[in-house]
Amino acid sequence: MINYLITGGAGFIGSTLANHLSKENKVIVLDDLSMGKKENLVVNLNLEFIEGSVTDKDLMTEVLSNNKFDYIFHLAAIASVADSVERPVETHQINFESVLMMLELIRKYQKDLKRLVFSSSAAVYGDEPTLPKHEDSVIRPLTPYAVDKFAAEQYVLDYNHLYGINTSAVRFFNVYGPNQNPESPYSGVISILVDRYKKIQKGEDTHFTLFGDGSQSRDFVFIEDVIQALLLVASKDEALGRQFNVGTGNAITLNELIEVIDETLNINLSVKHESERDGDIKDSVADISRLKKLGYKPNFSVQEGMKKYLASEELF
Ligand code: UD2
Repeated sequence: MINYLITGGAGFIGSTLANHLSKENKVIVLDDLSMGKKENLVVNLNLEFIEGSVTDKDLMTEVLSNNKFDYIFHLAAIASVADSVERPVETHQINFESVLMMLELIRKYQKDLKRLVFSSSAAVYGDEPTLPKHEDSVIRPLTPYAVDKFAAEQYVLDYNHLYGINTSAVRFFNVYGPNQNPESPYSGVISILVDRYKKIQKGEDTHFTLFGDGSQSRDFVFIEDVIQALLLVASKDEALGRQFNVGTGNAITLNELIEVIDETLNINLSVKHESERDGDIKDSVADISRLKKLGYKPNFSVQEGMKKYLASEELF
């Protein structure tokens, strides 16, 4: 059996990956349950859950010295840009310090590791307006979150160049799908939208707050395509020491997105406009040619992904 460690493995992306991999492999999930939920994980004899933080040095030392992993996916993070602006020191511990600590533990204890895949973000490109974003595009991290993701990503890749540790990184664009937690105001916009449509279907009086005029656009990528990307990046030699955009290559505006869901569900969502969020990026779309060279083919347009997501939530 192949051994996997997934940090942040009870979160949205991590739990989907853990549930997929634990069908045939041994998976250890480590999560502090700050955003993730144990219920996201399908109970399975191959899956072991450890509650704890990636910042806990004793725990991380124990986990990495007592197991022999083939693959590690480091998905634990505070994924909120706004939170990093509020609490730069705390988020830095989690989004950066824990990564460096883990790299050192891997150097010491995980000599046979086939791959560490680190989750970076499209946030590293910042507001430089050239589109689409290629991995070699200008980097302009504007928030503690983006600075930490970029620095951690560079360390991860440097550990490949300097010490021969097998590492790769992915830069997620806007990932959506089942089990994304809608409870924080900084949750992914699609999870918030789905939550509102659910409430409307239940007969509750609710609305969606749209920050700005709705003409901002995003490259929304469905979770199943993200899993495809993670598995490719982890398994291909050509991915060693490199970072990869994970998106679809297409963008849609929020207004168009709401129209798509309205039509699918035959609901007219009530939208209230507020001024745009500080630091909000106007448009974002990935150039995915580097990932495509590994064999990646996104299977879900946002229309198709939304249909599958809404169906899984029994909305239609
Ligand atoms: C995404 C990532 C973030 C970072 C960033 C990089 C998520 C959840 N966040 O932030 O971690 O990587 O990309 O650029 O994927 N909006 C509303 N109403 C709401 C919530 C959001 O109008 O209730 C707007 C928001 O102002 C923005 C758009 O929807 O214009 C997308 O927001 P988001 O938080 O889903 O994602 P984003 O692109 O800000």
